[in-house]
Amino acid sequence: MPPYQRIVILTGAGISAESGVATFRDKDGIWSKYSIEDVATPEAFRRDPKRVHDFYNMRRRDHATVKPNAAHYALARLEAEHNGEVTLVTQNIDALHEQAGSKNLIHMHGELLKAWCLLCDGRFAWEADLSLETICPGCGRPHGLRPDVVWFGEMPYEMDRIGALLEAADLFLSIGTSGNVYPAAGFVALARRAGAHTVELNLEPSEGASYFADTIHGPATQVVPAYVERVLKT
Ligand code: BJW
Repeated sequence: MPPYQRIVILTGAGISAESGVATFRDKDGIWSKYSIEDVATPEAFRRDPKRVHDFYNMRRRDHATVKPNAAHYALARLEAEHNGEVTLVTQNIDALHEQAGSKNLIHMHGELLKAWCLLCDGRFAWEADLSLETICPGCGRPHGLRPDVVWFGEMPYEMDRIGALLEAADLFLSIGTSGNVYPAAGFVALARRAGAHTVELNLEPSEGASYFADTIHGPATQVVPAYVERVLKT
């Protein structure tokens, strides 16, 4: 393995699965119990904000009971110890990467522990339940707050910055994501075109497994620390 200088890592729900956070598309995943059209689109929030708030309130409460696992810690260690740039782009809205110590982190699908006020455009750290009646701490009005997450049909965050990072990457890792959701599912093609070595680390081959130069399959808590060890030895 050569000494990589600019590493970009994309993570998805699979990295948090062994912490007890549900994935989306696995057999007992979130989309087997809830419909996307009911809870994860801006139209759903306009039609039935209480249902959407209830869904994210439940996930926020569950989040208080989970902790980072060995895969989250290994990526934080890679960032701290690698002699080169390491950027983590996560699709996950949980806070487990930052709790493990990752600092150079982009939450492209937003954050469960933040609220966004549609009336004043303020964003606030948020751990309590949200409802239509919740008063915005920025503008003092009710009826404006929503979870600061990216729903289907909305533009993921920091896409320009992510595009530039992929253009410059020499190693792209994709960890624990099924490769079903765009634009994240297209990152491997962008990284390849830019000349990066591309590796998938996932429990099983993802939708896009054939786009990767290398694939390593197994539970994230095993394969990620082992891979990080190899990179740090270069
Ligand atoms: C393990 C493991 C273990 C298990 N160890 N591994 C047609 C074609 C192309 C694109 C589109 C299209 N129609 C619509 C689109 C766009 C759409 C899209 O991609 N749809 C697809 C379904 C086709 N995308 C969007 O709308 C996005 N925005 C966008 O494109 O903007 C551009 C635009 C906007 C406006 C106008 C014009 C253009 C936004 C996508 C937002 C996604 N939001 C969600 C929910 C919000 C946050 C939340 O509630 O949590 O984000 S959906 C959900 O899926 C969540 C995730 O971040 C995302 C990805 O899921 P992920 O992480 O891959 O999880 P799973 O469950 O799918 O996979 C887990 C994997 O882990 C599996 O492979 C397991 O095997 C593995 N695993 N245990 C290792 N222990």
